[in-house]
Order: sequence, then C-alpha cells, then structure tokens
Amino acid sequence: MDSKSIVLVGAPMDCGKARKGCLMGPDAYRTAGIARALTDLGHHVTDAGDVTPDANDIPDRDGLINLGETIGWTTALMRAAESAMATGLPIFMGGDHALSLGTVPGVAAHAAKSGQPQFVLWLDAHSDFNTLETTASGNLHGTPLAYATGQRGFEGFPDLPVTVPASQTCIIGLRSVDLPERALMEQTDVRGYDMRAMDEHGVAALLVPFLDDVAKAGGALHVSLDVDFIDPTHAPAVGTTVPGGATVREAHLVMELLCDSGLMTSLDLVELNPMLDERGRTAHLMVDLAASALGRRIFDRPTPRMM
Ligand code: 6HN
Ligand code: MN
Ligand code: MN
Ligand code: MN
Repeated sequence: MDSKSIVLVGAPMDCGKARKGCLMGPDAYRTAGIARALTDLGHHVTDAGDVTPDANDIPDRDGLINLGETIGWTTALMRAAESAMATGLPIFMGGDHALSLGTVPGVAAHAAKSGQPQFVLWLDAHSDFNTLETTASGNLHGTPLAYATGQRGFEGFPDLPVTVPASQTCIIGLRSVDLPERALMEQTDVRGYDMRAMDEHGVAALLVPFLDDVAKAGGALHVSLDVDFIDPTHAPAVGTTVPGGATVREAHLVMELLCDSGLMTSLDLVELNPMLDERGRTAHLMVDLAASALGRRIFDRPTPRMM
C-alpha cells in the first residue's frame, strides 16, 4: 500500500459507562508499539497526544451516566477529528465507545466540505443504537451510532450539521442488541449483520458488497473497531464481553480486505480496558489488527476475488 500520513489521537474517555479503565487505552496502545508497527510498514506516523474534554455546565440527568462530561468530550472530539482529517489518516485511540459521538460527526464534517459521502463500518457485538430516551443502562457508549446517523432523542447534545445516512453504515458482529435499539434500527436502512450471518456466509461476503458501495460512491470510510467484536477468549480486556464473537483470523480478514480496498480514511480503536487485560495480549491484538488494515501482510499478492 502507498505510504500514508497517519496521526495518532489519544481519547482517554472513560465516562461512557460506569466501569473505569478505558482511560489507560491510549497509553496501552503506545506501549504495545502502535507507532512503530505502522512506521515499519512505511507510513509516516505522528502522535498528536491526548485530547482533553471541553468544560460545560450541562447538568447531569437522572438515569444517564456522566451526561455533561460525555458532551464535553463529544464537542472536543468533533473538532479534533475534523482537524486531524486535514492532516492524514487519524487513528483515534480510546477510550470507550462514547468517543465515536465526536469522532464520527467530526470526520463526516470534514468529508462534507469536499462533497464526499461519509460511510461508517461498525465492528461490534453491540449496535450502539440507543438514544438518551431508549437506554436502559444509562451508559452512553451504547448510543454513538444512533447520534451520528441523526436519530432524535439526544437533548443536550449539539445538533449535528452533518449526519451519516443510515444507509451508508454497516454493522458486523452483532450478538447483543436491546429491543428498543432493534426497533429503531428497523426504521432505518442501516445494514446490520449478526454472528449467524458471519457463520453462514463468511465475513468477506458481508463486507465486500459494502466496500463496493463505498468505492462506487467515491466515499470516505470511517471504521469503528470495538474490542468486543472479537471473541473474549482472544480479547479479554473489555468490560462488555459477549461470547461467540469473531475469531482472530476473521478480524484480521476484515482488516486485510479494508487494506486491499484502499478505502479506509479514519479508524477508532475503542473499549480497550487495560485493567482487564492479560499480559497486554488484547492491546497487542488491536495493534496487529490496525497494522493489517494498513498493509501488514505475508505475501504481496492480490487476493483472488471470488465474489
Ligand atoms: N459498546 N446495549 C447496551 C447498553 O448499555 O446500551 C450495551 C452497550 C455496549 C456499548 O459496545 O460500546
Ligand atoms: Mn480529506
Ligand atoms: Mn461499541
Ligand atoms: Mn460493544
């Protein structure tokens, strides 16, 4: 793959749920050697350091965990994401998945300026399609895809000038979806594939048609990789483990197909909780997956296309 300018953006956000630890994620990725892994592939890598949240006086609301703080991160990350897009391919190192409340609208705002349609690939056991009104847990890391696609029910959050049409989003890996988020998703044309679809058809058959649509539209592609996409036997360092997830090879294949497509323009690495890791194995796996998406391979050969 061509040499890229990659900018690492730390987002040590930990307020999207009650259990703490994701704030150590950015430093775990640094320690696991993310910059070196990408430099070794021929890329130019800079580390922009960590974003800090905006202050605001938004009052907390019953049943919603850390609402004001989450909105402070959201506004700060929107700006950071939009400006990072102007300098290269950003990798947003989380932090919990609430960080995508900011990164997805931020990258979409950048794409809109050049008239480019924004697409989003969501790799997750969960759909993260709750709103402030439907969430049963109050954990706002369960809401970013609903917000970014412009669903109602986000009182207190900034109105988004640019949203991502649900038809330009694809979720792969689903195995835990709340009833209200399913109802809301069914009113949209978000593409959602559960683990059964992956078992029956193979992950490539799910992903390649979506990538073809991105290519046809000349779109920008944001990828949001939640640690819990991967089965907890391989990726234990996450608070929301759900058994029956992607294997290590399935996850790498997704990344390799993304690399071959040349379409990925930004990447979130989210939900890593180093407190729950075993000798850094989850952090290293996430770094290896990012490397696969950015050109690490055994042989330089085109993969034959069967579909
Ligand atoms: N994640 N649907 C559950 C909730 O609390 O809303 C789980 C959310 C998980 C969030 O995967 O980033
Ligand atoms: Mn651009
Ligand atoms: Mn998630
Ligand atoms: Mn998840």
